[in-house]
Amino acid sequence: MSTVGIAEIDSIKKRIRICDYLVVAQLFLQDNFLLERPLEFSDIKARLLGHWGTCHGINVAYANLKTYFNDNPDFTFILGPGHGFPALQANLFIDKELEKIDKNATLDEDGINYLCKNFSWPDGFPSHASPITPGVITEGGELGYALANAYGLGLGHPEKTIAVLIGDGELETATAIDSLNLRNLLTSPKNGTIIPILHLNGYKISAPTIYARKSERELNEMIRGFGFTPVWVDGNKVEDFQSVLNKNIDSPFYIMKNEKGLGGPNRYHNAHQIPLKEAKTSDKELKELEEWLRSYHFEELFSREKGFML
Ligand SMILES: Cc1ncc(C[n+]2csc(CCOP(=O)(O)OP(=O)(O)O)c2C)c(N)n1
Repeated sequence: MSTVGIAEIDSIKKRIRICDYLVVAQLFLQDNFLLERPLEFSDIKARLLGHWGTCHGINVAYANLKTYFNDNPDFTFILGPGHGFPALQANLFIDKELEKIDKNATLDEDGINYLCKNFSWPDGFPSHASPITPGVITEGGELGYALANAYGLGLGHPEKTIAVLIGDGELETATAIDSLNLRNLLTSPKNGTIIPILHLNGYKISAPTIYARKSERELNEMIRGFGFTPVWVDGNKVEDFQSVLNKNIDSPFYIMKNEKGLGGPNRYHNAHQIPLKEAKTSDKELKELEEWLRSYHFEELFSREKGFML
């Protein structure tokens, strides 16, 4: 909706760092959430269950879209890969959406502790997006419906703009790929505007995705064949993301190219689920986890006195 300045670019970058940190803290920590002392084994959850790989890209897309569409009350974000729940949850927390339905999720130290400890925890939050998440109507474990849901939400609502993040693995499902035909069927002044964003992070669990192995030209032609205009976005460059959002493009289909698990430990490059699975028992992995968490410099982004510094 607007051209963003240097201050907003800086704030988007900070928001991504905050949400990345909160993702890692949710996945691993049951104590010492602000890292005020060196990590100990007792700080680590006994059962590490969740997904890291997709989360950074979700945080990048969310932060960029949120800033761009900030003044548009009719904007909706739909997330395809519901296993990226810790990223969605971090963003809903920062936006105080979670607090609206859960009074414990306050935007302060207590809220951070509550958010992180209760992720993937008995009687706490689940590991995937689910109907207890604000704005979520389906269980997020089954891939494929995001784009169809977006077109459904836009039916009869021309005022709505709906961005939908689709995993490149998800786009291999029959449901998702066939939903691209909805552009031809449902593009009308009577319906909302749908903005698909392909999260091209290259992998689905332990294998490369088909779309990541296609050449840029092949992928462009496939997307054009469905009537969209392919627009490539470098997932590492906020400036690039904001600049393409500002371009006036007919039926854009963004391809956000990203490295899966970016920011995580190098030797678990492209990890889908939890890297450092032995962090509760291995000194080496505990140390690596601490380095990973400290790499976000959360102390520059949150303090007890000032709260979140965005
Ligand atoms: C219909 C369906 N088939 C298979 C799975 C198992 N599954 C869970 S995550 C995943 C990989 C998803 O890859 P992608 O959509 O690219 O997401 P990302 O790599 O960003 O995690 C698969 C195949 C599923 N959840 N749903």
